[in-house]
Amino acid sequence: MLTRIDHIGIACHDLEATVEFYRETYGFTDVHFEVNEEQGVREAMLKINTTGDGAASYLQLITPIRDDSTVAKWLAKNGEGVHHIAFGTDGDVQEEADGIAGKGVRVLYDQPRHGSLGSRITFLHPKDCHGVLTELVQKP
Ligand code: CMX
Ligand code: CO
Repeated sequence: MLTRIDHIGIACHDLEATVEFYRETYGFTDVHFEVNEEQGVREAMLKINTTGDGAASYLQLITPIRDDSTVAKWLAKNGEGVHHIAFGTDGDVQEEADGIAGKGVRVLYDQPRHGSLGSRITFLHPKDCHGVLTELVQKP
């Protein structure tokens, strides 16, 4: 079952400056930096709520590390802004994705891939989700 909004993905040009904006403006100070080579991004996960059940929600600030990354292409076309939303599952993310695929929504990966903070992730095609690139996340 999908039980929460895990994160909102925001594409930006300058990761440090964008982290600083969120720190200065809203006081979000709990930040974790990570590089995801496979996804072609460097990212900052800003923790927004700290519920003790491990199901905190985040802003995921992402910037491309390669010209051929999907986020570089997206930034060139759209400029900075909200890139995707991610729902968290309380179960197995592949089972969740299989159930959604059965409803006619394209799942982008055959197998879950490596996501932030040790999570397993997959994506749904934005054209099958009313224009929203949608990620599914299973926390470790
Ligand atoms: N949100 C909404 N629509 C999007 C989109 C997005 N983020 N990215 C692309 N689209 C739309 C485009 O606007 C385009 O629509 P039109 O044909 O109407 O113009 C269409 O989808 C095709 O877009 P494209 O620019 O040709 O891009 P691609 O098909 O090459 O790639 C996608 C799109 C979704 C398959 C690719 O971005 C992808 O594989 N995404 C999943 C991985 C990812 O986003 N990783 C970064 C985040 C990592 C993380 O969260 O950890
Ligand atoms: Co994400």
